[in-house]
Amino acid sequence: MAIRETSAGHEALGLDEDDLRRMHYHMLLARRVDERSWILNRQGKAAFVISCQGQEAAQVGAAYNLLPGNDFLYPYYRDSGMTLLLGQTPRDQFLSLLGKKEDPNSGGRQMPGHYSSRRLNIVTSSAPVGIQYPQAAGTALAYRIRGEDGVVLVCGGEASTSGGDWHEAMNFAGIHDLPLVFLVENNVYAISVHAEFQVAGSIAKRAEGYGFPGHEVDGNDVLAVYEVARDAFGRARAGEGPTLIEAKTYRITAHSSDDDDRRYREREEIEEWRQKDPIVRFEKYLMENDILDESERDEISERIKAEVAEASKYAEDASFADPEDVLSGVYAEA
Ligand SMILES: Cc1ncc(C[n+]2csc(CCOP(=O)(O)OP(=O)(O)O)c2C)c(N)n1
Ligand SMILES: [Mg+2]
Repeated sequence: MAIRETSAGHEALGLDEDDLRRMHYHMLLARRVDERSWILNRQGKAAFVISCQGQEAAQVGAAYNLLPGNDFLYPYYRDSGMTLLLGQTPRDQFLSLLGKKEDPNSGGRQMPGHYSSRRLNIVTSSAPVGIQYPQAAGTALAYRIRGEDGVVLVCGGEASTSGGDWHEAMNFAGIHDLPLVFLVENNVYAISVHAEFQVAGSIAKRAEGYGFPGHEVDGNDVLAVYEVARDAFGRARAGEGPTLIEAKTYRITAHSSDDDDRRYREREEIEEWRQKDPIVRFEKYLMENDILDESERDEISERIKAEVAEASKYAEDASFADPEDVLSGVYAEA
């Protein structure tokens, strides 16, 4: 299967300079929020960090097709680039990371990375890998039954495709032609397990067996991901059914702040992928097309730095969740 790369420039994709600036801003914002999260962890303030670093192009490129409030997103724990693009803020992310009362995801009662917003139609994930897929298929079926035109985007890592939930959702989506886009962010590892020992054959090709298209795309190329996802959303909105996208990317950081990745991968491998950093690559495209110059890039970077510092300070100063609230919202209240 040929891997899809940017087939043409942004103009051919119907994207203008403001679109590209928005994509770039959110990719860089996600990276900086993530970097700051690791600092908070090393300072002993954040108990646990799970990163999006390296996957920002896959996330922003795909989510750029969502209509916030109309479509539904079932993200997985690394998808902070998606939730920031949809309208969650760095402040929201740090409040969640630090388990504060004001955390919009869960009032400080969930692990970080369990994004949730009723306003933005972001549905929280549960801890077991892969259970978001059948839930997303259910939401897509609801659109169908109600005759509404929404699309559901559901995401996970490559290892989530080894579990039954993924296959059941793929099969169900194929039978009912659901308006569902599956995005698999193949970042090569499942904690310490290399994809070679996790994935038999090709993930993208499995879609054919379920009766709908599957595409492999360079997940570090934001425009290529945008394009393939745009086609998938178009199919879904036209009532033509689901699409599977396998975005080939790489997890630059350790699995989480509790993982020592020196035990299972070489530093040289990480360095090779750093050379393909999706943000640096997109900035090169923007500069070559005279959309961004170095001084503007520095100015954006400074603006984000200040925004992240303010948000992190706000969350650090905020109150922790009250222990007596631990069960609120868990059970129906009369
Ligand atoms: C059913 C289940 N098995 C194992 C785990 C522990 N676990 C959490 S994340 C993870 C790795 C998942 O890898 P992948 O799907 O490739 O996503 P990535 O973390 O690489 O983005 C595992 C095994 C879990 N949460 N749920
Ligand atoms: Mg993985």
